[in-house]
Amino acid sequence: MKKVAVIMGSDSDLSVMNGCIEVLKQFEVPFEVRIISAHRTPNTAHEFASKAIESGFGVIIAAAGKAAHLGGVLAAYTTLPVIGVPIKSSTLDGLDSLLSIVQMPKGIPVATVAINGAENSALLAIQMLALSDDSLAIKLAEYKEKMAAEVAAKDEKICREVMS
Ligand code: RP5
Repeated sequence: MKKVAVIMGSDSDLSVMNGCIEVLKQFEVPFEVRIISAHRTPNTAHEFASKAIESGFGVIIAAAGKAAHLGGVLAAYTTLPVIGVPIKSSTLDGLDSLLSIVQMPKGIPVATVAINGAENSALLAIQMLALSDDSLAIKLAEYKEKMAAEVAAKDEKICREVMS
């Protein structure tokens, strides 16, 4: 199975991105985690993205905050799909990160999840890998069934409590 690259702009993004890592572990998907900054280590960003396909990656998750150019820069140097996670920054509540990631120019897409949407970034990456991996597709279907059963149980409980 191809690997997922989980790249974050700073170690300060890790507390959010632990949610992504947990989901990847849950699905037993191989992944690597790196701290690479579009601004502070641009040469490493270039090198990583340029070699990502030959390194065995199938998709890249890029988490960054503030002027969050990491996803766009990585996407510029690879044809792999890149998923951007806007990290909620201290001053503008993550709107700066969201707009920096989502407003890519024509030709270089970055699939953007919600602000701090770390878990969904992992699920989206897994859905991409599942296109060519039937066992992963089955795990995703089971995940959705479990989620639906949990909501149904909550629905039943609240109906019981309110109506009694
Ligand atoms: C971004 O700047 C990082 O992704 C992080 O979200 C933000 C702040 O980084 P630190 O100053 O905490 O290292 O590049």
